[in-house]
Amino acid sequence: MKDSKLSVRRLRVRPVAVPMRLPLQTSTGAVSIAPLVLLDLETTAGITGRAYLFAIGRPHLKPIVALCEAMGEMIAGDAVAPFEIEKKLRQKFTLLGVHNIVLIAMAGIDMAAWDAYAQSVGQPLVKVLGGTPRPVRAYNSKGLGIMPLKPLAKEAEALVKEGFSAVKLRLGRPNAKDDLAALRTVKKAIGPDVTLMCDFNQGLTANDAILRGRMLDEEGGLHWIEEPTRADDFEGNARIAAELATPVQLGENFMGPEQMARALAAGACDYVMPDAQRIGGVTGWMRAAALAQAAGLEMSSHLFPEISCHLLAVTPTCHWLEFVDWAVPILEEPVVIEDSHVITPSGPGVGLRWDEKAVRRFSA
Ligand code: SMN
Ligand code: MG
Repeated sequence: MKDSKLSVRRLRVRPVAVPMRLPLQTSTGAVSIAPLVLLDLETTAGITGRAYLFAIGRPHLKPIVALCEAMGEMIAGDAVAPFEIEKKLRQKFTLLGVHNIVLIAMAGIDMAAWDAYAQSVGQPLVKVLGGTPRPVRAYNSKGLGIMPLKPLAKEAEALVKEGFSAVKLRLGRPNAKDDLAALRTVKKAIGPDVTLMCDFNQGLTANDAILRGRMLDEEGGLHWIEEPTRADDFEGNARIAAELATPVQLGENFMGPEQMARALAAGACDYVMPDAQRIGGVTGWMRAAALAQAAGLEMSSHLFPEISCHLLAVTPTCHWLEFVDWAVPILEEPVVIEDSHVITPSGPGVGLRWDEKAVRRFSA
């Protein structure tokens, strides 16, 4: 078999701090640079599998890098078989707890391993997963943070002009009436034909979310209300979802498919949008996609457009891809957008290649 000698030689781990063209202010924190951890899974066959992780904040780079390096040592010499690697790492970390940054580091290794495997068989990831490369509908999720109304309107117009039929507005200002003013400003700027999502980034209490949600229901025009309250308060979110007409969207903070299963059992949301690095990489995503299909819920992605297009193309209840350009400055070939769709690359693997000059420049 072509890939029979594909085993892990070493894992190279590099932190970078990539400048963002549009910094983002959410109701619960700001993101002004993209702190990324680049993973190069070097194999004995000479193929290198690649993935990146998003550390959210610069101070989180160090512990994530350290965890990835420790895991890289644990799997040196092992076959590039993502399922087996996941089983081994889960076992090694059981007593510490397979949560948060442990899970994130594992997801990075999983994504890099799937990339190496797909490259070894000369196929794009989507094909290895049983699908076929196709355009995936995307919304432009850059910008539209908590900001004054004038620049907000300008930004909304510009984001649509980049070639998108949908955008996402961050809400959660201290006063509800200011959220309403922001919503009206953006609706006016983008017109009735552009789909508009909103995201509270967990900023409200469940009771406030019901009050503010009723106001948004009455105003109309929102495709979903994302993370209205604490992401792990499934009962609170279930109360909100039951009260509101606008669908409630959750998922970027699902820590593995196991937590997503608990959210679905609690009726916490109407839609789901797992994040590749928190749901467990490709392996975790496929399990999550099965849960969404069984529950009959539409599934979108969170960040990571480069790998999410492959994953959504094999997701039975595929809904929307979240597009951001945060990794673009360090990529040789960023994903292509056509008519508000991300074109799933058809070359071998995921299609990630680092611009080494840029990686050196943004080294952190
Ligand atoms: C988000 C998440 C993480 C960093 C910035 C913004 C936001 C989203 O919740 O859904 O895009
Ligand atoms: Mg969000």
